This record gives sequence, C-alpha cells and structure tokens, in this order.
Amino acid sequence: QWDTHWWSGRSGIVHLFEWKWNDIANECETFLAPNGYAGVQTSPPSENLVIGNRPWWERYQPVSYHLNTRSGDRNAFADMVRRCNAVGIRIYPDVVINHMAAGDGYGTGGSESRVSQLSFPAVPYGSNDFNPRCDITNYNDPYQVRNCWLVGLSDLKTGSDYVRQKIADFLNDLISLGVAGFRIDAVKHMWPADVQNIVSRLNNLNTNHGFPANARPFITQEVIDLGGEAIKKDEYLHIGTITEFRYSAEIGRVFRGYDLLKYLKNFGEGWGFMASASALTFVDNHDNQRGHGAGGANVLTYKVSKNYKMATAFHLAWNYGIPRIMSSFAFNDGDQGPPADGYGNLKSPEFNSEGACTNGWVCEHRWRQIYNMVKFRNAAGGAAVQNWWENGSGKQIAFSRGNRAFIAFNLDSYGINQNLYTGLPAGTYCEIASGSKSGSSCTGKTITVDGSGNAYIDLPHNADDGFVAIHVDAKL
Ligand code: LM2
Ligand code: CA
Repeated sequence: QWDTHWWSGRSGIVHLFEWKWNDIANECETFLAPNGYAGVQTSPPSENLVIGNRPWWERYQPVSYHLNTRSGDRNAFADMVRRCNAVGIRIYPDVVINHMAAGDGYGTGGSESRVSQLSFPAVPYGSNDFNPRCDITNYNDPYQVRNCWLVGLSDLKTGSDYVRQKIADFLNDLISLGVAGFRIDAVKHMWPADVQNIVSRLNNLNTNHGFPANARPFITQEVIDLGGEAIKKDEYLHIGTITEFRYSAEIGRVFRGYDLLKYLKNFGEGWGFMASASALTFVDNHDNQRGHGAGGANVLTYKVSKNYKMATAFHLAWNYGIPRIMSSFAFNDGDQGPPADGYGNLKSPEFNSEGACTNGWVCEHRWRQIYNMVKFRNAAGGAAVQNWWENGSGKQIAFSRGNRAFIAFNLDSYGINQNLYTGLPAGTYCEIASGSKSGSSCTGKTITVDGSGNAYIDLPHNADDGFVAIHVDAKL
C-alpha cells in the first residue's frame, strides 16, 4: 500500500483533474510516457449527482458505483487504464467512499439519488447504511467529524459489513480493470479501523496488466492535518501513504518569499512532516488552489506562475516524498466547472505548436520548466542531496543530487553571478528551465562545468524563471 508501482526511471503523479478518460489515454501515450512521468490521478470514476451549472465538485457526490461520468463510461475507463499501463503510466482514481450525494436528483448515468429517503437504489444503499443526519461543526470532536454529514453529504456507515463490502466491490472492480491504487477522499471523516478494514478486503493488483503477483494497491489517504485538530494523520500511517498538507502550505510560504530559501535545507522530516515514504507531496491540489479544503492563503497556483514554477522545481529536485503535480483548468471563481460545451460535455484539451494546452486547460504538467524537472528527478534517481550552497541573505540557494544533477534558485533582489561547485562531470549541459536537449543541441541556454566541477551560474533576480538546472541526461 506504499509501493506506487512506478516503472523504473519514472517519477511523478499528474492529477489530470476533470480530464476525459480517452484524453488521458492519449496523454499517456503521447506526452506523459515520453517525458518520464510515472502515473495519473484521475477524477472520481463513480457516477455522480448532476448539479445545476455543473460545478467541479459535483463529482464528490456519488450516486452509484457505476463507472459513468462526464469523463466517460466503463469501456473508456478500461481502455484508458490498459493503454496507460502499456506505456508505463499507472492510474490512481480518486475514490469517494465516505459519503454519497447531498441532494435528490439523478446521476451522470441516470441513477436515482433519493437522499430524502436515504436511498441510492443503484448500489443499493438504504436507510440502514447511513449514519444519522447531523452537521460537522466541531473539528475537535472526532465522533462528529467521522459520524456526522460533511457539508450535508449523506454519511455512509462504514462500520457496517454491508457498506464495507459494497465499497470493496467497487474498488476491486477498478483493480480488475488494472488500476495501480487509489487516492481515497475524505479519509479524516472515516474511522481508521473502517478504512483499514476496507483496504484489507482489496484484491491484489491485476497481473494481466503487468503487475507482479501479490502486489498491493497503492493507497494515498486524504487526511487534512495542519496541526491543531483532534484527528492526526498518524492515526492512518499503518494503512498507506497520506497527503502531506503541511508540505503544500509551507512550500507556498517559502516560495512567496515569506521565509528564507536557506531554511529548505532540511525540508521534509526536519520540518515535522511525515516520513518521506509515507508522504504524498504537492504544491497545490484541486481544493486548495481554489480556497476549498485547507492550506491557507499562501498556497501557490498556476496564477503566480514564476513562484509556482520555482516551488515545483524544488519539489521535484528535492529527495522527499511521492510528488504529485496538479494539472488544472483555468478558473476565476471557486465553484466553476471544467471547460465544457453548451450541452455540458467536457471539452478535450487542445495544444498549440509549443505543446501547451489551450481552450481552458492550463496543463501545468506540460510547462517546460515542470516536465523537464521530472526528467531531472529521474536523472537524479536515488542520489543524495549534496553541495548545499546559500548566499549571505539566505535567499539564493543551490545544491546537487550526487554527481548527477544540480540546481540553483534565486529569490533575492540581486542576481547570482559566480562560480558554484556542481559536483557534476566536466562538460556542457543544456539548462533545462530555458530549454530542452534536442539531439546534440539545446533549445535554451547552456551551462559549462569545468574540470574541477565548478560552473559559472548567471541567474538575474528578474529572470523569467527563478531557477537554473542541469543534469547528466541533458549533457550535450
Ligand atoms: C474532499 N476531501 O476530503 C474533497 O477533496 C473535496 O473536494 C470535497 O468537497 C470533499 N472532500 C467531499 O468529498 C467538494 C467541495 C465542496 C462540495 C463537496 C460536495 O469542496 O464545496 O460541497 O465537494 O460536492 C458542495 C457545496 C456545499 C454543499 C455541499 C452539499 O460547496 O456548500 O453543502 O455541496 O450540497 C451544503
Ligand atoms: Ca464519515
């Protein structure tokens, strides 16, 4: 439940938020695999309540476990998983199992939601399967947080054998289709013993999709714990990995310039975060990029692009956690749904001549500075952080990953203009923030490492990108 089942030489899980299954399959083949990514977190695949102007959050209101959503049907989901696995991209669906929908109506597959009668006939769930209605108002009361209805969502009795098995059947269905694991929604709102019990009912991964015998599904549990509440992430550590929300909050604060870069020297356990192998890390997620969930005002998003790219570069360069990269659609208001046509059908992303997304999709994962840092991480492999350097004010830093990769950051009011020790073999390297290696040349700047491992680093304070990076796989 901790093993991501990534192919070797790959890293990073991209959250293709609200993408259609067929578009994800294409993205696996044409972009993610060729650029070294390892996996995709998908939006919830289970049928959800259709809500008025189609906000993104309708997908967090399940109506049944039929695989029928605006992203596509069961066949499209199965086809996506098969095609992505074939090119070494693992699929981790977001699964909503704490609750069902909040209102009466119909689902994306036509099934009925009768919350008023505690009835979801397409599962089926009935009145015995829900906790008595009450509101969560006090996050210092674990009973309330776990047994009451989160923002009015009908709370499943996850202690019951029937409910546990219905959920396990749903997840096992996804495992049979070849998924590598799950992002489990709202885990804080379920008792650890209930989550543990459901996970214990899961089958091993499907060997027909290239997984070894006895492989357990990767589990990442969404537990929002910034400290100061009754429920602690530690209560769930024995079940699988956990979203490290403090990572998002702190990296945003640092790269907005509210703390010194030099303090990143022990970013990770040194800051009181979870052990690296348990931590699912992210700069922003689909909730906190729009003020939902938690993380606070300092969370960085695509809207603050220079700082966001720096934070993401650090995220991927630093040897801590299991990195997840947000891939957004553009939004102004926090309820706005994804790009869709007049009938409510999701739009496919389109790409310009440089490979960037258009028509409403942001696709951070296609930003050169970001996908080239995935390649940096893959080139660095397990090499340790070494050769830490910081300037006097602590707003400029640099470090290497062994003798395989080197990166420098500048958030100061003046440039870096000096020789730094990179630890890398002598040669000319493509600087991967400004360009990519193409054949034997580089589309951007180059950096030359001399025979003693030093390189002249020129990084103005007002450069387009606030970092420069080189690695052995982009040596010219
Ligand atoms: C999560 N993690 O624990 C998800 O990451 C988050 O996106 C989900 O909330 C939440 N749990 C429940 O699955 C989102 C969104 C909420 C939205 C819910 C349900 O952040 O704003 O609530 O999905 O769709 C919406 C309304 C809320 C209303 C509720 C029920 O915003 O005002 O409450 O529906 O009608 C009366
Ligand atoms: Ca609950």
